[in-house]
Amino acid sequence: MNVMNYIQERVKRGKMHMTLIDPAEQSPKEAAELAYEAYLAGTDALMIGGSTDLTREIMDKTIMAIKAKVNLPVIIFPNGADVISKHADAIYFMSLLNSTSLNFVIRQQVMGAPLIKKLGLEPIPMGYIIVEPGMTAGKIGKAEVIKRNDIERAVAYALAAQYLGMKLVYLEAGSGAPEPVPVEMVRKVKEEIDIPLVVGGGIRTPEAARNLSKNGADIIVTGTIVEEVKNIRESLGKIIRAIKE
Ligand code: 1GP
Repeated sequence: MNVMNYIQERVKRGKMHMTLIDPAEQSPKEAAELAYEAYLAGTDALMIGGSTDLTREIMDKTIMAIKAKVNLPVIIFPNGADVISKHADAIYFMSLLNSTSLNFVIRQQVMGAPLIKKLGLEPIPMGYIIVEPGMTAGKIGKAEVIKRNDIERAVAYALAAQYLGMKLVYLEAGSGAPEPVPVEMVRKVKEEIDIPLVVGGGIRTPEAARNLSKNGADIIVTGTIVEEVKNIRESLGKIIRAIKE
């Protein structure tokens, strides 16, 4: 399966939802259960990754358990070159564009590229932009976070991503952020770019998800909600329906 084609086809026809699963948060078996519930709730793809405590072994085990249970594209959402797993369908080949550290802009990518080639993993080039508050991803990634009112800067970064040839732009408020990326920022960025826009971080309600997708987010990512709620199918289902209706 070519995952980028799948994404492009989907976003041509409507909105997408992706579920982020952090393998450091639960056992592989539990991760597979979460993935299955997210699949039943209507999610379109699974992103596997996190900011801390990840090894290739835990990535491999979690992805294998998920693939055995759920028939959805599995995309690695890497925090560095150490989490590349051959069991995934694709990997976001992402650069944290507003990091102050070359490590997250290009060095980890240089370290990982030969292995991605060797394993035959599909790389999906993505510009990753962290917006205030940025949470753990912002701190670990040494991001010069975009201020919530600095729409011009967000647009400039997103355009730079597109002009560098990236296929997706991801506006990230950080996992567990008290509020998602501002709607106005999403709207303006979407007006200026021609590639699909991914928005994640702090999206917990159907209203927030609907508002962001109506205003330009092509792909909504949620993570924390599958770890926190009791009835994933119901709670996540409401969010996904709000995006797609
Ligand atoms: C983090 O944007 C994702 O990279 C998901 O954030 O955990 O807040 O849903 P949440």
